[in-house]
Formats: sequence, C-alpha cells, structure tokens
Amino acid sequence: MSDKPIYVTQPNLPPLEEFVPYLRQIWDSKILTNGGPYHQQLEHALCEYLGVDHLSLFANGTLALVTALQALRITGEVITTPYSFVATAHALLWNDIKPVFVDIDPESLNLDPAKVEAAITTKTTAILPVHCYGRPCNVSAIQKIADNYNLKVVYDAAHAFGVQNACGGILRHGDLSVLSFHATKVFNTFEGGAIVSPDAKSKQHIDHLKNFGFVDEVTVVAPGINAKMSEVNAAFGLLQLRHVDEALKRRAQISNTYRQALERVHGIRLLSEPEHVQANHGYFPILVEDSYPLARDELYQRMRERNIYARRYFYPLISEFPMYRGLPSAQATNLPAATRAAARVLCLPIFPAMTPAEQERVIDVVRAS
Ligand code: T4K
Repeated sequence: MSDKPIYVTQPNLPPLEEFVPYLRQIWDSKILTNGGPYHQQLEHALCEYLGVDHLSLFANGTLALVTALQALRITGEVITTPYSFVATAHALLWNDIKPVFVDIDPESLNLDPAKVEAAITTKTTAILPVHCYGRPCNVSAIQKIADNYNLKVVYDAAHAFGVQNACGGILRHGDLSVLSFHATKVFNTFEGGAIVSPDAKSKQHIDHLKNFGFVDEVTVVAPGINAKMSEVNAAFGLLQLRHVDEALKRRAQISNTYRQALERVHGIRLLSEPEHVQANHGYFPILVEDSYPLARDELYQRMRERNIYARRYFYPLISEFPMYRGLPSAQATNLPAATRAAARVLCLPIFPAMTPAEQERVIDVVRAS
C-alpha cells in the first residue's frame, strides 16, 4: 500500500527549535519538577487562556479525575455515562466508588439529565458527566438535579479544552472540572491534565493531594498521591499555548469541510452543531446508520485497507468491560441510546496538520462505499 497512513489524530508539534530554549532553561536551572517555574507559569497562562480562576496541573487526566473525587470526599455511588473513555469509570473504582450508569441523550451523546433522577439512591453522592467530544452537557439541568438532591458534580472535561457555551467557559460548571492534555488532545503536554477549582482553598487542597499530601517539609495532611506535572511537560504546554489558536482554527476548517462533504451522504448522520457554543473540533464523529450500504465495522475496515485509522470512540461501552458488566445499571436494556451510538459511531481523522488531500481520501471512502 503506497498511501501514507492517516491516524485519527496526530499531536500538534511546534518546530523543535522553538522548544530548545525551554529545555536549555531547564538544564541551566536544574529544576525538573515539584512545582517549578514552568509549572507555575503554565498554571497562570492556562487560567488566563481558559478564563478560569484556579487550575492545578496534573501528570495526566486520569490521576486528575481520581484526585478530584478524593478532594470532594466522594463515596458510595456516583452516576455517570457509559459512553466515554474507560478512565472516567476507572477513576471511580480507584476510589472504591460504585459507578451507576445512566443512558445518554441520543442527540448530544452526553448523559441524559432526564434519566438521572431515577438512578439516585440513598448512597448517591455525586454525578460524573462527560462533555463528550467537547460538546457541552446540559449543565443547567444537571445542576438543578444536583441541587435538589445535594449531590456534587465533577465534570470529565477531558475533551473540552477551550470550549465556550452561552455562559462562557464550560469549565466553570459543577464543583470541579477535569482536563486531559494527553498527546491526542487539542492541547497537549505529551501526558498531562488539570483540575479547575472554583476557589483558592479547593485548589490548595488539590495541590496538597497531588504532592503526597505535603503542606511543608514536615506536615502531611492527607494520603495524597504523586500526580505532579514535570517541568518538561509544563514547558511544552507553554509552547503549545502559543500555537493553539492557529490549531483550533485549522480544526474548524477541517470540521466544516467534513460537514459540507458528508451531510447529504445517505445513511451517515452527523451530530448537529450545538447552538451558542464555541467548539474545539477535537473529534469528528459520524454515525453509520442502518440505511448506509455498509455496517459501521465494514466501513471501519474499508478505511483500514486504505491506511486510514478512524476510531470507534466509544465502543465498547465502559459498561461492557469485565469489571463493570455485572452491575445492574450496566445492562444494555438500561442503556439503549448508548448501546445504539456505540454500535454506529466512527470518529474520522482530524488534526491541524491534516492536508486537504488527506481529508479528501477520507471523504472519498465514506462517499464511495
Ligand atoms: N476522560 C476522557 C473522556 C478521556 O477521553 C480520557 C482520555 C481520559 C478521561 C483520561 O485522560 P488521560 O489520563 O489519558 O490524560 C487515547 C488517549 O490515550 C486518551 O488520552 C484519550 N482519552 C482517548 C480518547 O484516546 P487510545 O488508546 O485511543 O490512544 P492511541 O494510542 O490508540 O492513539 C490514538 C491515535 O493517536 C494513534 O492511532 C496515533 C495517534 N497518536 C497517539 C499517540 C499516543 C500519535 O500520533 N502520537 C502519540 O503519541 O486513547
């Protein structure tokens, strides 16, 4: 096969020469980690860029999720979506919390607020929704339920870097929001993540938790973990931030091109663009409906034969993995919309360096099948 492979994503890498001065600075200072200068600069820069007041950097999004649940002392049962990356529910198991899966809304593919109340029990302490593909959850409906039942809300905002809704940054909702800066994300620090807190006290507690619980040399206030971001990762984040607007612009163009090319393809459903939302176009999901000539897995396979590596995010559902499938809430009959979406979804390649010719190759396969 002569065509170059096209992966679902490709990290946005600024020119290497631009990173060298950062590395030189790290070599000169010999400060490699533990809240060094780049770490502090990146926290400030991200607060400014994202329009939030308090943010704690993490080694990755999963540890940030685990720590967010710890910080709020969440226990018992937590309501969450099965239609996500497995880390969402794993963060609950790592805290000895029982996930209770609730179905998604078939249009937004986010947790369906209308189904949440029926899943609340005396053991429910929180809701863990995901802004899937960076598309905002129905935050007001979720908050209303949380207020009525005195529940915490932790948003898994791993996909939602830079997303704005009508009320501003999407990261301002809930008690805490968690970001991922993994290599595959819109903004990356190789590995990385963050928790967005509403106030300085929460941030301080979270900062203690990510550093073994240390407050000073001799005081440990909690059984914290090591989830700190290193200086190399933080420096790369600062460099990325200089290029992120350009990258977002290019993603928007690619997304528009896909939309125009595919919206009238029989049997292919595109998710509608949410109103009043500034999106980040981190993913381009299509739903391969029964009226399309190929089943979703056949289209996925046909693409692979042409060296195009689209991904089935999110299939299988989290609720189908062995450590979850025994839960009563994991039964497919409880999750019809999620089950349907997982069987039909295909995320097409989208990344800033994608060329028009590469995008044409992807479009051609979808149209010609
Ligand atoms: N919550 C949600 C909703 C999430 O989606 C995620 C992560 C998390 C929480 C946890 O955050 P982190 O702890 O990861 O910070 C990828 C990512 O590893 C994962 O971060 C992400 N979600 C998930 C949706 O996607 P895989 O297993 O699909 O990755 P992989 O290695 O197959 O990469 C996909 C493609 O990206 C490759 O085919 C090629 C390209 N790629 C990947 C890497 C790692 C590159 O070009 N360069 C690279 O370095 O999970």
